[in-house]
Amino acid sequence: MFDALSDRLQSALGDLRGRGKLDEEAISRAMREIRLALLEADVNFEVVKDFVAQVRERALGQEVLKSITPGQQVVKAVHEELTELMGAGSSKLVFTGRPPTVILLAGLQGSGKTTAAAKLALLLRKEGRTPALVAADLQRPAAIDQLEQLGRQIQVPVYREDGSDPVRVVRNGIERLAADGADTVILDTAGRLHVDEELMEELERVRDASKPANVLLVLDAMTGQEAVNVALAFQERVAFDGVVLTKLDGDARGGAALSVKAVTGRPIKLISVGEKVDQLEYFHPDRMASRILGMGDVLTLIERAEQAVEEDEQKELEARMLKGQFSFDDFLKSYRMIRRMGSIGGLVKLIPGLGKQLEGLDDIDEKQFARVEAIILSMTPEERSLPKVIDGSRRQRIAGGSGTSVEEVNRLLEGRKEMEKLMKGISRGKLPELPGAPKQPQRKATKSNKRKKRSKTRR
Ligand SMILES: Nc1nc2c(ncn2[C@@H]2O[C@H](COP(=O)(O)OP(=O)(O)OP(=O)(O)O)[C@@H](O)[C@H]2O)c(=O)[nH]1
Ligand SMILES: [Mg+2]
Repeated sequence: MFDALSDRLQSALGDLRGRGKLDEEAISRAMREIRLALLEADVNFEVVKDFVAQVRERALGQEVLKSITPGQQVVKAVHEELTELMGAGSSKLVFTGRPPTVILLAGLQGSGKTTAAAKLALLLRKEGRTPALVAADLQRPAAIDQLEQLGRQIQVPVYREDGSDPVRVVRNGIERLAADGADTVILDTAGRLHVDEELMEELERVRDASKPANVLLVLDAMTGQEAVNVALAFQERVAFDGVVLTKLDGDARGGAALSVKAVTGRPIKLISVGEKVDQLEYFHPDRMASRILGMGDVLTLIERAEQAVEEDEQKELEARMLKGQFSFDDFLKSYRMIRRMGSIGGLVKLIPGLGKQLEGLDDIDEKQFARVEAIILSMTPEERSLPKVIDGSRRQRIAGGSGTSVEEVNRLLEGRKEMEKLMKGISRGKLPELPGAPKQPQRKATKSNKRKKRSKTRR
């Protein structure tokens, strides 16, 4: 998904990422690269212009945070701007108080309406709803059979009726399916090769007859900017509430996903990422931005760090660690800090590549934390500030005093060392190496290599 764009953006930002300081020129160069990357991905020209201006403003205007480098801060700005571009708003569907909720799918021929209808039915059923389908595409005789077959496959009822008036079919279908217990009725409509008067008229009539709570426009992501033009043409006649973007598994360049919200004002609500019936997902702009930037969930980590760590507390710790001091008092403090951010296991999992290394930390729970605390509190002030004086006999004494074992004390001593390394890295803005993150030029991976690596970090 968006491989080329992803590569381009990542290399544009890779140069900045490691830098401790950012000058005007480095930022300008990165902005130029970002601009080119987006244009090549077929993103609307006006959208690109605004985007770059916004990122620059955001990057320069940001408060300097201690926990990340200026370079990472630009990455963060790009991420935030990408998220906003794709629609910071909600992607939720509207469900009416009085069933059935009607969802109308419209779109050009081959955009993926019929398959999306079935996929959506399956998705909604998994959420506990009782969906049903109406075959309202009477243009192609095979269309009805296609929907019926999909309905059988996912065990969702399909209403069909012979004839040539889709309005009739839709009216009868909704009434009948609702009477049979459906709370959500999805309408599959006819497509045309191009946006034309006939199609729009039919859609208007179907819409007026069915009063859908959601009109979703199905767009083929592979068609890039053309998809956005189609969206604009539809919008003039049949106002839609959101977009279903299909075929994102192909080599879509990303233009549609990145422009459609900005150009039409309507959000992408669902994305289809394959031909199988379970390959429809709700769209999350922030996650998509992360995927495009190849960042895993490190952003979540940075955000949590921002929320949880009070500046001066962190500064004080940082100053001590930079001096190579990391006492057990500091250990206790940072331990408590990390706990405020969430469970250690959960936190570790957010750092790509680190989870495996620190697997043991995964199940630290309240009880274990109390034991760790007891061990540290059993140390003398000297031992806490100068851990290396803790020899064998002291270990035994500490174990006895805290009601733990020498092994546990040993483990904690080791843990402190590990923690020191980890905290030092984080405090200097050196987040652990990210798989799939922008690569340093000297470590250029081969194309296939890259792909392998990236696909591992994607979800
Ligand atoms: N790879 C891939 N193929 C898809 C996706 N969505 C749909 N397709 C394929 O695209 C083709 C057209 O899909 P349909 O659902 O029949 O499209 P439609 O909009 O109903 O087409 P008409 O009924 O002719 O207007 C089918 O072969 C689908 O399997 C997707 O997300 N990924
Ligand atoms: Mg169809």
